[in-house]
Formats: sequence, C-alpha cells, structure tokens
Amino acid sequence: MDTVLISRMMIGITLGFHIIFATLGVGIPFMILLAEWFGMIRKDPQYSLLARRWARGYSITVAVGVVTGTIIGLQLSLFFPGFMRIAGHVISLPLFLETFAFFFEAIFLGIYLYTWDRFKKPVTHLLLLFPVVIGSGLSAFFITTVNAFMNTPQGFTIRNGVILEIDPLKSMFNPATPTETTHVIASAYMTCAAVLAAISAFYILRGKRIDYYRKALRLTAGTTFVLTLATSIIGDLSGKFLANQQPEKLAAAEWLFHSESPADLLIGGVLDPVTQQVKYGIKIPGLLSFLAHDDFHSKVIGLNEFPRDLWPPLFVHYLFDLMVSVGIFSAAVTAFFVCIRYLISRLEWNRWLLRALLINGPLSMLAIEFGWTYAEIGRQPWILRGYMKVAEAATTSPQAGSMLVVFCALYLVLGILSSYILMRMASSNPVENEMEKRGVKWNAI
Ligand code: HEB
Ligand code: HEB
Repeated sequence: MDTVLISRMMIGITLGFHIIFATLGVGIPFMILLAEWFGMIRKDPQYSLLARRWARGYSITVAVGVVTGTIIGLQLSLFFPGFMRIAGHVISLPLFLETFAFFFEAIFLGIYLYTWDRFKKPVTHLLLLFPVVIGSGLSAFFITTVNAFMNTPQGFTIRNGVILEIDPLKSMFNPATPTETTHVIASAYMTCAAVLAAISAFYILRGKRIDYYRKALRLTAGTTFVLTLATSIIGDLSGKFLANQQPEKLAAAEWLFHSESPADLLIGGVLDPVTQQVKYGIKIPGLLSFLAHDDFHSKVIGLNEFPRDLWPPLFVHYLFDLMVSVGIFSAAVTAFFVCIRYLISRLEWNRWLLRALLINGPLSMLAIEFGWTYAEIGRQPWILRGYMKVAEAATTSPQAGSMLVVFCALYLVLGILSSYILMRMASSNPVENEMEKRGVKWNAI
C-alpha cells in the first residue's frame, strides 16, 4: 500500500473512533443539565439520580475522548505535514481555542462531580453545569471551524509557495462555518438523547418496569424528537450551502451528472458507471431543486461542470441516503412515542416501539459516522478545496504502515475497556439499589 492511502486510513480510523466519544462529550452534559433541572423544578430526586448516574458514565467517555483527541493532533502533524504547513499557520487559533475550551469544561466538570449534596441550594450545583455545557459546545464549534476551513478555505494568499496575509478570524468564519458547526452540535445533542433513550428502552425491555425508567424514557425520547427536527432543519440549510459553495459534493451525493432544472432527489438505486444510468432508484420530482435553493424549479449544478479528475467518489450517495434515512426514522419513531405517551399511554411500553427506540441510539451514532464520512470523502480529491490535494499533503515516511497496526490495536483495547467499565458500572450498581441506599422512593408499574 502507498503511504498516502495508509495516512488516509490512519486519520480516518482515528477520527471515526474519536467522533464517538467526542459526540458523547458534546451532548451528554446538556442531557445531565436537563435531568438535574427537572429534578429541581419538580422536586423529584429520581431525576437528580438520573443526572448523577449519567455524569458518572460521562467521566469515562470524556477520558477516552481526551486520549483519542490528543492522538489526532499528533497524527495530523505526523501524517499530513503538507497540510499542517499551510493549515497550521492559518488555523492554529481555533486549534488552540479548542484546548482552552476543553480545559474550561474539564475544570468545572471536576468540581461538579465532587460537589453533589454539598451546597445549601441545589441550584448552585446546577449552575456548575453551564460552563461544562458551554465548554464542550465551544470545543465542537472551534474544531468544526477547522473542518469548515478545509471545505471553503479563505483568509490567506499563497505566492510562490509562501503563505502570506494570514487573517485567522476570516479563515475561522468561512462560508461553511455557520451550517457545519450548527449541524454538528445539533446532531451530537440528538445522538446523545437517542443513546440515553436506547439505554432506558433496553432496561424496560429487560423487565425493569419502574417509574424511574418511565421518566428517563419520556425525557430522553421527547428530547430526541425535538433535536431530530433541529438537526434536519439545519441539514436542509447544509444542503443549500453545498449547492452554492461546494456543488460537486451535492451532485456526487445525488448522482446528478448534468445540471438540471428542476432536479429530482434520488433515493437508493444502483449506478452503471459506464452509461451513468441509475437503476432501481426512487426519484422524487423537483425535491433536489428545493433542497438546493428552496424552489422546486431552480437549476442545480451537475458534475458535468467539473473536470472528471475533480469528481468526488460516487459511493457517497449511499452515505448521504443512510444519514437522511436515520433522520427520518428517528423523527418518526420519537414523534410516534410522544403521541402515544399522551394519547394512548397503555401502549407506551409496546415492545416494538421500545425496540425501535433501542436501535435508534446506535443508528444515530452511525448517522454521525455517515455524515462525517460523506463530508470528508465528498471533498476529495482536495484536502483544502481549490488549494491542495490530499496526495500533496500526506507523509512519505515508510514507517506509516506499522503505525497503522499499532494504533488500531490501541483503539480496540480502548473501545473494549471503556465499554466493559461502563457495563460493569451499570450492572454492579443497579438503580433500584442506589435508590434504596439514598432513600429515594420508587414504584413498580
Ligand atoms: Fe476533538 C478532545 C483534537 C475533532 C470534540 N480533541 C480533543 C483533544 C484534542 C482534540 C487534542 C484533547 C483535549 C484537548 O483539547 O487538548 N478533535 C481534535 C482534532 C480533531 C477533532 C485535531 C479533528 C481535526 N473533536 C473533533 C470533533 C468534535 C470534537 C469533530 C466534535 C464534534 N474533542 C471534542 C471534545 C473533546 C475533544 C468534546 C473533549 C473530550 C470529551 O469531552 O469527550
Ligand atoms: Fe447531516 C453532513 C444534510 C440528518 C450528521 N448533512 C451533512 C451535509 C449535508 C447534510 C448536506 C454535508 C455538509 C457539508 O459537507 O458541509 N443531514 C442533512 C439532512 C438531514 C441530515 C438534509 C435530514 C434528515 N445528519 C443528519 C442526522 C445526523 C447527521 C440525523 C446524525 C445524527 N451530517 C451529520 C454529520 C455531518 C453531516 C456529523 C458532517 C459534518 C458537516 O456538517 O459537514
């Protein structure tokens, strides 16, 4: 294998692993905040216990997030020296700010975890969560501006291979920043709500029919519904951003080989690469025009307006479809749950509904992976769109291959270890015992 491919696999695997923990790191504090706030205003210690148990698990996932995040920083300079030569000058500001936001978050998280029941007023403990939520949100914001910069670089000029007139703020606030940062944060929040809903559904399916899990499921599934809508609305804006600024990425996702007005949205299908004909797909007339420009008749730019060697790989179509399908599935299941809970509450714990909520958790995490993979592969062959190709940025070191093996082994160990610890934490300390111990009343249903 050549070193470019190895470097790409390396950073891809690292990011794919980091993003699981980063997503949890961004969204869980918000869910803890919601639960503790509910506990306070409803004077219900079950919600406070929910916050406490989530926070305990969160401390494990944060630790893994920090390890993998630090590895990325290292790998970027090791495997993509060419990229860091340009990007390092221009985007060191947000990279530095991310570390700062992280420390801000970590300090308050530490205080929060050690001060349960220490304050006279419960609101003081709750207030400690705000810097945690803000810090993790800012981490995600800053680091995503770096990725946005790769999609729509600006704020510098290159003359004779030298980088001049660097304007860090202009590179941070580039055209991709608004939609990309908000879509990333909304989808991280959505995924955390969906994962926590899946855990409650899991215990209810296992026969733990107690009011604690009913409250947990109602809170998390209802929140997932709202956040799925937010993610989808922002996703629609991301589509409009692509149509205007990165049209080849949208065209590749929709197999739009020729500019069309109106353009149809394609779902599924099999492509014949020679004739560029699509078989078995479903076409929704005019919907791509609407996604691109809010107008069912507008013109959408096709791949014919780009030279063949600048086309992104065409399989991204499936990644885009899968991500959008998860969004639709999540919205449908959680909307159904919310209606049932208010209208026919005896069906609230229907096994099929619970199973759907159970798989929605892992599916949402997969959608994060699909979304990122689409965003990254869809930018190929560029690492900095219009300025530098991936092949020019990668290392030529012959050691790259053995490092790939070492790091994969490390992630495997980290992944297994952290899952094991989380499962042990849950099974060695069931919630009924903890409620007993803390004198929290609960009821079987
Ligand atoms: Fe991250 C962590 C880097 C992506 C989110 N990170 C981290 C770290 C690092 C990093 C270095 C450690 C800490 C500090 O700050 O120092 N990242 C990174 C890079 C990248 C990333 C380089 C790419 C390029 N992230 C990311 C994303 C996100 C994130 C995309 C979102 C969404 N991170 C994060 C968080 C954290 C981190 C949240 C913390 C931890 C936890 O919490 O978990
Ligand atoms: Fe998404 C990406 C759309 C859903 C996650 N997205 C993306 C894109 C688009 C979209 C267009 C690209 C952008 C760029 O590249 O810049 N989405 C969308 C839509 C929807 C969605 C329309 C509705 C359904 N997503 C979704 C979900 C999720 C997601 C559900 C999860 C959970 N995405 C995502 C991610 C990404 C994306 C992570 C990457 C980042 C960015 O933003 O880029």
